[in-house]
Amino acid sequence: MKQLIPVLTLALAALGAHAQTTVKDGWVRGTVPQQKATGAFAQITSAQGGRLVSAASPVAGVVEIHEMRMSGSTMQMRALTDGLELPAGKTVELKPGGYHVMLMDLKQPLKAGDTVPLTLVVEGADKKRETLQLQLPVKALGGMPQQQQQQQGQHKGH
Ligand SMILES: [Cu+2]
Repeated sequence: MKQLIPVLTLALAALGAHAQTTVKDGWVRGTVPQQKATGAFAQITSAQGGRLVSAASPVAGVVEIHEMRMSGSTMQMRALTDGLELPAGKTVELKPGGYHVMLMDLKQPLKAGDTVPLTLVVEGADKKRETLQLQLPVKALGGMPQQQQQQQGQHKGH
């Protein structure tokens, strides 16, 4: 029985390391064939405050943190090269038309019902980096009509 103790200690340490930042309601927008980019969205809360500094996913060659906003009458998207600020205890929402994690150079189409692994790196106010490993469901939203028809057959409680 004694041999179990180090394993348990490690597991608790891992939980502790992940407690600073929580992510919920994450999802990825589904794509149509030939589409090379899409967005990932979630609600991120950093207990002590920090900055989302990078993201990565095996489904995409390039992953960036983006902001979308109106500039005059046009919607503009830009990469947040310094990362996305996460004020302490405040939920920051990544959503269509706002902040998002941009998945580019996609290696395959993403269908509703797929799961996309996404790694987020958050740098705390103390400069410590926290890595969050997420598994996000793919949702087909705002797709083409034929895509929506396909989706009805496999619609799962969203
Ligand atoms: Cu973008």
